[in-house]
Amino acid sequence: MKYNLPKLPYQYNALEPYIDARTMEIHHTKHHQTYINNLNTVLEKYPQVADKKLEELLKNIDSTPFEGKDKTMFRNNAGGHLNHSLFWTILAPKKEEDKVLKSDVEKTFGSIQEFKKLFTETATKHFGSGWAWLARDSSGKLFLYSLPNQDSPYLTGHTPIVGLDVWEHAYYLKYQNRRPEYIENWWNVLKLL
Ligand code: MN3
Repeated sequence: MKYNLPKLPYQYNALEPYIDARTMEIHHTKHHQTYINNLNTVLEKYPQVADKKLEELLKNIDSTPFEGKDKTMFRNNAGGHLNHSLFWTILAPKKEEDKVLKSDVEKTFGSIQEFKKLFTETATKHFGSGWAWLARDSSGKLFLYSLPNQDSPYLTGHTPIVGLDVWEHAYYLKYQNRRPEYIENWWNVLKLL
């Protein structure tokens, strides 16, 4: 099974001025495509997992057949593909609030404002490349944390709900080293909350 680049549900310029069109285009057609190419390359060597979902393979990474460097290649690129596939769909030029999520966030973190503050801190303070995550465990409980590189919450058995890409490629053209400004603006295009 070959993975393909999913189409964006909006134009590259749809998230302007918060995320610029050039960044979106390069991020989607170059960065995300590269994760997919590498994922397809490593999967070609392991036909025995062809019918397995990426999410399941990541959840059970230690019992997968990937050997040596292939395990890292799978972890990074399956993560890269799933993380970006989610990222594109939680963003939108217009809010489409998820009422259930909003209510769960309020119950877990006290208020949306408090959640935004904690998530922003987590994303801002994450050292180097990675993502800030809001994820659910199998019972539906919400967790907030950051993970390095393209590590997916599926690796910890969680399901990712909201992810913020804080790799420089996600913001450098417009914001250069100003990660906090990118994060602050990103809330405007997160459609769920
Ligand atoms: Mn990225």
